[in-house]
Amino acid sequence: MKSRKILLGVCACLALNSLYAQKIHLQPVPQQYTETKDSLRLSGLYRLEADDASGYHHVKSLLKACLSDKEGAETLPIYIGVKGDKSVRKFAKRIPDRAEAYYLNVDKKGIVVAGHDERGLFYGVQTLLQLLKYDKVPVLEIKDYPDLPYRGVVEGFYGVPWSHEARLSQIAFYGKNKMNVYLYGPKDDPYHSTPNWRKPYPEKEAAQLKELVEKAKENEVIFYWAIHPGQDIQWNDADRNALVDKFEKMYQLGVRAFAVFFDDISGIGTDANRQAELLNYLDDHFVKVKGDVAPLVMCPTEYNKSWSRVEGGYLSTLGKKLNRGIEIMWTGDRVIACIDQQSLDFINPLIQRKAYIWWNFPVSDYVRDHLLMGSAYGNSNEIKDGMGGFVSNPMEHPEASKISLYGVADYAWNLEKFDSEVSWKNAIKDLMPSHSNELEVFASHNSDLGKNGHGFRREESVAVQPALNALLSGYQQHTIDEEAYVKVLSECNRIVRSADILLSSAENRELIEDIRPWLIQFKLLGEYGREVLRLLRIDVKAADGQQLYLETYEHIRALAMQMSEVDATYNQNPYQPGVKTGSKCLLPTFNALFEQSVLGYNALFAASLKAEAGYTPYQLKSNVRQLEIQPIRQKGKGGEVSPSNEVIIWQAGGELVVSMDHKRTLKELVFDLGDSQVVEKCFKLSVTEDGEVWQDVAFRKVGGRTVLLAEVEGKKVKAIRLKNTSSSVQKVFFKLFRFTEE
Ligand code: 14T
Repeated sequence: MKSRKILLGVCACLALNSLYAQKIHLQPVPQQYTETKDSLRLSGLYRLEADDASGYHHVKSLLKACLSDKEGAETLPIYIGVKGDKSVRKFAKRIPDRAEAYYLNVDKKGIVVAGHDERGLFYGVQTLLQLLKYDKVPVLEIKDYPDLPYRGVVEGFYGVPWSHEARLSQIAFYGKNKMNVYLYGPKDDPYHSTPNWRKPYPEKEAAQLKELVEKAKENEVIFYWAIHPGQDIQWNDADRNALVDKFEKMYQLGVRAFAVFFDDISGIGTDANRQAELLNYLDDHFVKVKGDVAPLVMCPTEYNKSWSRVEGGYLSTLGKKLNRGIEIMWTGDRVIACIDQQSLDFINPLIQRKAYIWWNFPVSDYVRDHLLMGSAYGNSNEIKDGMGGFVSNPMEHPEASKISLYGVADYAWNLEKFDSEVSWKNAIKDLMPSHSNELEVFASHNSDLGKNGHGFRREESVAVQPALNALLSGYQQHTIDEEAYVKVLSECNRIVRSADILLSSAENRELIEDIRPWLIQFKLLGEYGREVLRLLRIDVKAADGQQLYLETYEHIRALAMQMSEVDATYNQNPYQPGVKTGSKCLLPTFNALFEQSVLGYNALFAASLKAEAGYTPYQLKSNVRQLEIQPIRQKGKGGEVSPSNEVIIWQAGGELVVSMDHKRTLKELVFDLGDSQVVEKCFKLSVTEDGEVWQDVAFRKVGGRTVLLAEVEGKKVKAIRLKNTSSSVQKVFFKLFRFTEE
């Protein structure tokens, strides 16, 4: 009888326990984690037990906030130390014998964090801080260490370099997530690259770099300062000394780790023998002389397989000649690639060392109108022994990059246990704890890059993809898949709601600022999808059906116009200007549904509603064969006809007409056909206000010898026309045709 009671008691206890015990999540996933059934309620009151003489104040200060200042209060001791310290002597044998390892134990008697070295201790304390967020933790033991010796980020993209504040925040983030490398190498920092790499930083920038170095030290991050001298380096003593002098200047700012990048250059700078000699010289006469500088890292000119000419011997020369300790970077089989065993089997023998991977994700400098906020998937889980390091090249949007960087940290610490999907969700929770659902919706539809020269794509909108496909293929056969319809509609609602909530969220403003234009576009996309779905349902044969259809149609066109305005207003970089969202699945499906519906309506009522989705304020018409196909783009307040690279055969009487959706007031018009004399003699530029009466416009040369500026300021126009009014064919270029509105 008695024993049964006890048993019941135990059962009830277990049930309660499992009801309340939260599953512990630690980032990155530890190598060895064991918990017992016993658990411990955390009082929130701790005292620190460390050797008096011990250093690592930065580690202790991490714990300051949770230490009790109440005299005589019941406190739980936290023993911290590194191997050899008295405070953790009893546990020395349990610390894994690997660099950056730590041992962590939590039981009723207290907490132990013992590092193999200072960085290991720092990581152990980071794990402890994650544990202390729970009210109750199991009695547990962790033995942990990184798979890869170097893990982190290379700020190596083209475009606006990160701000100083953003970098400070990044470095703290790397420390928290146990990444130990930040390679500073923004392509558009003039003092990093040609021609100013020889010059010292101005005072303000120097002071900021110094501050970054200190921040990195506090966070156990190695701050590498990279130089990119290859485009104009002369292989002589003067430039070699210039490089050493620059390193010396950086050393004085506190930098203790250096890299030399030879990527994306041409000419004499690409010589492997010279590069190797220079690196070895730096190694022998700078790194080794200083004694407190980390091993050099170099990025080769042939940094991926598709660019490597094995017979040319570039890589094997580096492999043979470069001093042993120097790391060589590698992006994989292509510029943008993921890494597997085969990629490493190619490169490692050539360079006679383990490749230091430069992962070109989530960098978006070649698709700047997209955000890459998907998960960090694609690299093999079974290659931990084949890499010397793993660093990610991020987007110019620092906060938005943290989603993938969190995944990179997780991957590089523990490759085999890395689950990209789980890690992605955790990253989102970490960045925006109270609006993680909304951020997840946004990120799930902002991950692909769109068509690009590198042929690198990512999955997008995975969860709704089947419903989108079912809805579209059903509709093409004149049925509506009800289940799919409901799913897509509720996703549209979720999109609008998420965009609104994120736009006005007080949490992580830096992130919201990074992605604001895309959020605005995302909301419009959700509204657009919603209205397209409504259009499909309208019974046009019912009384008022046609009117309802036309109203909805007009609303959809209006939303499309707003999307095109957002695309032409925000993020107007000169490379891939604009703002694309949901571009892989959502937008194409909505567009196709819209088109299908409108074509059906037109057929039924002999109407001629415009069926192409997407709104364009300007249209180009031409009877000059080569110009007829030139795209015209909205650009800020105005438009531009894409330049052509070929000679244009412009027949007599041939014309180019740009017409506007409605009368617009011009401010400026510039054009360039390569030869201003020919234009003055043979061409007429005119504008029309009503589409019928044309009025000639004068133009004159400006700046460059062939650019022409037309006198259009203040003119209200419906169309602009450029016409060959001579009596013979003209061979000209088409270098520029751009107008702005008031
Ligand atoms: F060094 C490299 F490993 C590397 O990737 N270099 C650049 C990098 O700075 C840039 O962010 C990245 C993504 O665009 O690709 C490299 O830059 C390129 C790649 C090209 F294929 C620049 C021009 C190219 F044609």
